[in-house]
Amino acid sequence: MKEIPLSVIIVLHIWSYGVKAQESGKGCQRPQLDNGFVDPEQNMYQDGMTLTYACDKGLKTPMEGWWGMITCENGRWSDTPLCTASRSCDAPPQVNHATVVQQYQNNFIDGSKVVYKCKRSYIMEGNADVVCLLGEWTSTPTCSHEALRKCRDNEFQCNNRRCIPTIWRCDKDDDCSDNSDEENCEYELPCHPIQVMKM
Ligand SMILES: [Ca+2]
Repeated sequence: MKEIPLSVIIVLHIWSYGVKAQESGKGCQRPQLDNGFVDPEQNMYQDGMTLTYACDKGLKTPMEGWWGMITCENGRWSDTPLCTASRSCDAPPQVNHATVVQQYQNNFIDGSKVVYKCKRSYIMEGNADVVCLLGEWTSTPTCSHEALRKCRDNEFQCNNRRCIPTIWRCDKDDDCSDNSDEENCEYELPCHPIQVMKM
């Protein structure tokens, strides 16, 4: 019986080692990551190994926290590590004489909505709903005291601060409830009376 050459034994040995390695799954190469760093820093990672990564300042992983985690699953990473501009918002801006209906939070995810409410005796101008869009809150409303509220361009301000449509002024009807809309009027002779519909 001829002896098996040593080189064949070595080849067989390497082959059986390779089969064993394949059974436990393929390892993963260091993933491509721009603007961030991985931990631990290696060229190859064993199957089942979890890699932690973090992003450079001002950037964020797609996960909730500041650290991202991916796992080597038989030669493939469970996710692509990514560092992008932060899309979440800080606490919504403060508005004078207003409160935010939602509970206070430090961080709001993209698309979050908060609702502002003016304090008593204050009137809101603008939209009560404010939304976090790509890291920025949409414009906030303002709350002004009802006594200081400015009337719109097409409105008349009564002495009692009420606002009425300008066309109701000098129509011989007390719309302000203090008759200020009928003061200093030069009434024309009623040749062609104009009827104004009031809602
Ligand atoms: Ca009037």
